[in-house]
Amino acid sequence: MTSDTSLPPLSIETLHDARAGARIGCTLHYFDSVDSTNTVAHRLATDGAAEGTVVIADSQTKGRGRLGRSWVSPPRRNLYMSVILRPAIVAGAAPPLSLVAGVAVAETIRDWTPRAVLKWPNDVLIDRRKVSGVLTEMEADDGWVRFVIVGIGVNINSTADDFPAELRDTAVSLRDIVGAPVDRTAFAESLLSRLEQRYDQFLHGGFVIIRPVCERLSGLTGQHVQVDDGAHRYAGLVTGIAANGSLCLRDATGRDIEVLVGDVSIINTSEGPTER
Ligand code: BT5
Repeated sequence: MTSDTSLPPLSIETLHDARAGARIGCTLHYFDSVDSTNTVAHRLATDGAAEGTVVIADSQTKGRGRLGRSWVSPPRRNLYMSVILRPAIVAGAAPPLSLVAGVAVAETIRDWTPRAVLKWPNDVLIDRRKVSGVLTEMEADDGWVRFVIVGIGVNINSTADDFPAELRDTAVSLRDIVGAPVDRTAFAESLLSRLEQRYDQFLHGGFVIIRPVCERLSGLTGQHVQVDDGAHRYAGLVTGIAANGSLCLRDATGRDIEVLVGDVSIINTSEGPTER
C-alpha cells in the first residue's frame, strides 16, 4: 500500500478560498470519515442547505454506487464529494444531470490524461478501466425537483492494493496513469469550477447544449453494447446520446432504440460482453 505520508493532503482551506463567491463550493463541509457523502448531503439538503453546498470526506465507510452497489473508498487517497443542486426544473428533466457531472469529471481528468472517456450513464474510464463514478439522487415535490445530490468518486491516488481482488483489473487511479501522486486539492478545485460551468449551461440552455460535448467525450459511440435496464436487455451499435440523455442504439434489425437508464457492457463481437 502507498505510504500515506508521500501523498499531498487535501487542503480544504485552499479549496474554500478558491471557491469564495462561486455558485458551487462556496459552502464546503469537510469530514475525515463519513458513511457516505451522499447520505450526509441528503441530510443537509433536507434541512435546507443552499444550492452549491459541497460535502467532501477523506474516507467513506459505506460509499454507495447505484442499485445498492458499493464504492470502494480508502482513506487519504481519493476524492469523495457530493454536491447539492436545486435546479428549478421538472423531475423528468433531471436524469441528464448525471451526464452533466460526468462531462465535468471527464474534462477534469483529461487535464491529466487525454485517455479518459465518458461511459454512459455515469462512469469515466481510462483504457476501459473505471477511474470515476457518479451517483445522482433526486428528491421531488409535486413533479418538481426539490434537490439533486450529485455524488462523485474519483480514484486519484489509489494503488492496486487498495482495491479488492475482483476490482483490480477493472479499476484504475489517476496516479496509475500519471505515474506520480496527483494533487487532490488542485483536482477538486478544477472539478468544482468545471461542474459550475457545465451546470450553468444546463440551466440556461438545457442538456442539448452539453450533448455535443458529451458525445465527443463518449467512449461508447460506434461500439457494440448490451444494455440492461433492469427489466430488459438490449443489444446494438451505439449511435449517440439523445437530447434527453438516453443512449441511442441501432439493433441488428436496424431498429433505433433509446435507453434512459441501465448498465452497459461493451461487446467484443467475437467473445461476447467484456466489461460492465
Ligand atoms: C457508481 O456506481 O459508479 C457511482 C459511484 C459514486 C461514488 C460517489 S463517492 C461520493 C458519493 N458518496 C457515495 O456514497 N457515493 C458517491 P455504479 O455504476 O453502481 O458502480 C459501482 C460498481 O463500481 C461496483 O459494483 C464495483 O464493481 C465498481 N467499483 C466500486 N468501487 C470502485 C472504485 N473505487 N473504483 C472503480 N470501480 C469501483
